Amino acid sequence: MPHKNSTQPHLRDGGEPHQQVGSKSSGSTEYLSTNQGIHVADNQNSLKSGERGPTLLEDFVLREKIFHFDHERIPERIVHARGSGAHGFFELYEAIPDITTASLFQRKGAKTPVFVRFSTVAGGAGSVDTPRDVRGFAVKFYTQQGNWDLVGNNIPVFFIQDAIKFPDLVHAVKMEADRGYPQAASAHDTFWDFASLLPETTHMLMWAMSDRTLPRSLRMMEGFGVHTFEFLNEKGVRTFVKFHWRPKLGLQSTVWDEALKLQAADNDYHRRDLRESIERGDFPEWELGLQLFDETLAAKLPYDVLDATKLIPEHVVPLKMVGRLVLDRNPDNFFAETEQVAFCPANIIPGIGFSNDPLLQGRLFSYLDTQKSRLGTANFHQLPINAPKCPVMNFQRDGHMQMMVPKGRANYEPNSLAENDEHAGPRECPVTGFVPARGNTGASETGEKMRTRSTLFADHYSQARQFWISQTPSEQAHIASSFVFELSKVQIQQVPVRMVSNLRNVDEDLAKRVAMGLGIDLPKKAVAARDPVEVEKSDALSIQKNMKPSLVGRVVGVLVDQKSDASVLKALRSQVETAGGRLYIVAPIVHGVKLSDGKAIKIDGQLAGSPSQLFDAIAIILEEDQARSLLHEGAAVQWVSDAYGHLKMIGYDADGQLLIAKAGLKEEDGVRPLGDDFATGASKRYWDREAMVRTLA
Ligand code: HDE
Repeated sequence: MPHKNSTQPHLRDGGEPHQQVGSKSSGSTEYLSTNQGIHVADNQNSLKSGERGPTLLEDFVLREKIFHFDHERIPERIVHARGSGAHGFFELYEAIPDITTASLFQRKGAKTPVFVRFSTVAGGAGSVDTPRDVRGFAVKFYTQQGNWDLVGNNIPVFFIQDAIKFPDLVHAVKMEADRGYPQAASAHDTFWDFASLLPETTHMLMWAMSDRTLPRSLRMMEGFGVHTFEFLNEKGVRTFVKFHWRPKLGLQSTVWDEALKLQAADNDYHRRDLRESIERGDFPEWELGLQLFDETLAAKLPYDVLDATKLIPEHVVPLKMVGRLVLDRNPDNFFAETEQVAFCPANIIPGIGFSNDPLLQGRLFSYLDTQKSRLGTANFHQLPINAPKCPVMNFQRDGHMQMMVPKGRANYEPNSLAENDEHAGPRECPVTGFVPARGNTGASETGEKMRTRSTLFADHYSQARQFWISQTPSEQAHIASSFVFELSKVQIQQVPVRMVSNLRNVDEDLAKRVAMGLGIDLPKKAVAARDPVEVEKSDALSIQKNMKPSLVGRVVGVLVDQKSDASVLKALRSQVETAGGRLYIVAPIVHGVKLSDGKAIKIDGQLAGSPSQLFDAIAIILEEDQARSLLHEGAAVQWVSDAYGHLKMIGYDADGQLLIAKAGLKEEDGVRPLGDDFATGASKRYWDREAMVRTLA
């Protein structure tokens, strides 16, 4: 007998209103339908001629289903393909109407809805979350005046100064053209060949080789608008502005070995962390800081504020904190929202303006263009995630996938249709409309046509040096070691040499350490296009100086097994939760574990699948027999030794100590019997320990 579908045919009342696919109206059952609204009687079997016969071409149910499936993928983003998004709001806590007319900055307490997408840059959409890479930090503000997109990164500077170099940069960093690898990694020939030939990349390379590119969580990284933008007030007076996002949880990164192992433990480490923290109600939060300055200050600086390879140190222009960004709602559908969201730096609103940064100017063209090829239609702005939340009215018409049904004949302007009592359509408005900064406010443009850069752009090393001298010794060692790691993967002989000769302009000690790590002679110093200037340290550039010793938003992994001491676990839980952290219980098996009190405990993860790199600190609570049997379990021993190697707090009870000994560890700072001070100890990393576990450059 052929298989019969159990769904009974449902006869529809002719007057029944049309329902959206997947919608549920109260009291009625949902029925599968085709995209034309025809109910599907059998979703298990295609239409055949006889029980064992060929499938019939007339089976429109099958053909439509397969046709739609065949086209489910759209071209991924050429860069920033892998991303994770969330909805939320921006809340203003200090109005700045004297500086900008932009609606979201007018009233203290005003809330503006946002959608944010974080991303890695180099890898494809299916790559992992934790490669060494810059992170995108793109915010779409749905303001009352239209959408404003602040499309930034987690690093305040960029690799190149002029948009014309962007395709070269991206070709060089993505997988190599002939072989199609490596995926999501800058550690290969073509990237370093390009970077070493272009000294303007040096400053960003310092950031890229630092732990900034290994964030612990998307919730623990900063964001930057990178370019200089403009604010315009009612009088048309402009103020330059740089945008900064500061994470409420403080900055935190992983160490390289940990990031590598995270790729094995969880490809979706950041995406999962973002989604689950929002689900739990631990809403990720950032403060918006502004660096505001004028033409006079810009003219005094030893670098050009239009150069995206430079930042303005915070001791020169401190941040003015004006509001907070809170992400409090997960997308309902990854594709419809996170994938289809289309950011465009050209989306600005009255009160905000572009500067002449030549990188920004190139971006103003690129993003609109890319959305058309990615989303396939000039009407991509009508997708729900991209549609402004204020009225949109104009005479643009038609195009692929037009969703609007405009009424009447008015599709041109001017028109006099109103005189005929016909709908005349919208009109321009010089009062509320977008007006760019004008010459009388310092924004006039004249000049010969030329392909050139302003002279200060040629200083490629001063700020790279400033970054280097602002780091802690441990951070410096990480930077030098990542140069060594990445350049060691390069097969073209002249490239590491050329890179080290550039680094001599940043710092002689750094260059020596990298040369020594690579086993090459220190090459001649590269000739700088412009002599570097003296720079001061800036603490804002260091992660370690800006970490918050805290367990808030952090996770403690606890290894338990049958008969583990329930009271020790209870005390630990209360201590960690009081400090704002969470426990994640790990055991060799996930069902049927009972603690010393005979009660079953819910296990969050099996030992083999929950390595300690997933946690910020670990604790071991074991009964003696179970502890002894785990001494022969590689995953348990590695759980401890990796936590040690990743500079984390390790706490243990009397029998858990057996595992500590097996891992070759003894009591020391950060490796201690469980006690009242565990939560405090777990709120930080043990940088001094690193010299014991690995050789750094
Ligand atoms: Fe992008 N960039 N970019 N970029 N970028 C894209 O737009 C481009 C640059 C950034 O989550 C693309 O929708 C050019 C700087 C983010 O959807 C594309 C230049 C900064 C995202 C594009 C730059 C960024 C993108 C690819 C040099 C930091 C992801 C798909 C002139 C301030 C946004 C897309 C998201 C995405 C072009 C340089 C950040 C191709 C031509 C500098 C966060 O249009």
